[in-house]
Amino acid sequence: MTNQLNVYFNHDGGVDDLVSLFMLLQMDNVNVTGVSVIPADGYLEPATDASRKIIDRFGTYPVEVSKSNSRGKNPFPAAWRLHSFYVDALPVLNESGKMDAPLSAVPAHQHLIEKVRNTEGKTLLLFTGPLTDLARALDEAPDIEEKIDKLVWMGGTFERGNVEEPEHDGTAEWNVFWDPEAAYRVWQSGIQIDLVALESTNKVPLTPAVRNRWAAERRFEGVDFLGNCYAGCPPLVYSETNSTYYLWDVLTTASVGREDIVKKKTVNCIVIPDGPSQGRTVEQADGRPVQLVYDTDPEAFFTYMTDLGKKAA
Ligand code: AGV
Ligand code: CA
Repeated sequence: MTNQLNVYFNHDGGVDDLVSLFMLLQMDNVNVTGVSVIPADGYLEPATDASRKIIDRFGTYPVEVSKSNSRGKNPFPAAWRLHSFYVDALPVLNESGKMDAPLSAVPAHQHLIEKVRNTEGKTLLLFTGPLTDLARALDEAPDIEEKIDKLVWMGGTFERGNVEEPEHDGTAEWNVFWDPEAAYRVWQSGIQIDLVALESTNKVPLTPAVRNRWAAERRFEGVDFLGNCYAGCPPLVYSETNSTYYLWDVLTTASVGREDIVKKKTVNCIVIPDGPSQGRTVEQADGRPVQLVYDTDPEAFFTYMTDLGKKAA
């Protein structure tokens, strides 16, 4: 097919990570060259199995999945990570009783290297968890840099962070905080970075209204799948709490398929690798440039998302 973007997807098994995989597989303008799973905001086994089952049930071409053997510095709360078991157990993913999507014999960072090298032309990297596997891939195979179109990453913020942990000052976003050194490493590379930060994802909370929209169209199997996935997550009703769910990764993924639903601007910034602000992204004149995704049109986004859900058969 012509005009297709080659996309390699590394995610960390949260509900919105797995929904992102589902969406990516519905995009006509995207060719998924590989998927890898890092056990950050999810557990490795259920997140990997759920990925393979989503490819089997909702994909239209074969995609190989790889498990990461990376480990982070600051673990995610178990209550959040348990969501990966819930998605993996959804009946729609288990109807066939088998898993066909191939599992790679190599760990995620090597899988990424292999897929980028073996794909004709450039590959866009989509990361919706920490950057550990990319940092390791760049250390092991610096040659891949020139074959990377850009990195689109859900991570960072220049406003209030979402980490509420002892010994931290709350200025970081979780995907940076899990492995601040990995982000620091990727910042030293020459790869173009689109940073889908909390500035834009704060505009797409999970709300009862969004849920009702999916419920009303649950006759479409893909839309029913979206509603079921998010049934395990607390919505925003009165005011934000530490467990309020946003469509962080899904907005990030949508921005790959439809660039027009987000607004970007160049920001020069650094990543703080250690100490009480570890994982914080800070604007600094001599920092490296990133394309900060700072705004979105929520209505256009939710419509795009639901339309992709309707396409899935
Ligand atoms: O910081 C957002 C990242 C996204 O990649 N993750 C969830 C998304 O997959 C961590 C996270 C922050 N707050 C959370 C998170 C919450 N309340 N529940 C689950 N995960
Ligand atoms: Ca994630």
